[in-house]
Amino acid sequence: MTTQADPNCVFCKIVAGEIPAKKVYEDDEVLAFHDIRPVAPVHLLVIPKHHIPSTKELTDDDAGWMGRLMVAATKVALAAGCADGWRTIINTGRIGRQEVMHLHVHLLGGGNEPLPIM
Ligand code: DGP
Repeated sequence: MTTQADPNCVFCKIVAGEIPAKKVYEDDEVLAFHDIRPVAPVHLLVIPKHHIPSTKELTDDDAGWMGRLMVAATKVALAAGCADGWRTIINTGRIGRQEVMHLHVHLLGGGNEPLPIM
């Protein structure tokens, strides 16, 4: 688990309050906020507060907080009104189209039709 905030990481800066974000959920370990480029009626990002670049760095030691991150994502999705379902997407690395190198879960939902595959 990487714990040091990365001074060049945009999501670490959001955690530190150095750049603004529309926050929807926060606890000791997790922050959730609106994606700046939404691709669905509800598009939220759920992130660990500590810096870890991607799922590629996960080890057995990370199972606890990573599980809690996913549980928090469910709470966030339900609180956002996505009772009929949502998509959770985690991009990893260049091939996985990951742009921001701070592990994050995309939560996509809202509307009345099933979401497109993206
Ligand atoms: P990914 O490709 O999985 O790394 O997606 C990164 C997402 O992060 C992308 O949908 C846009 C979003 N994003 C990038 N910079 C910012 C920012 O400064 N604020 C917010 N709220 N979202 C951001």
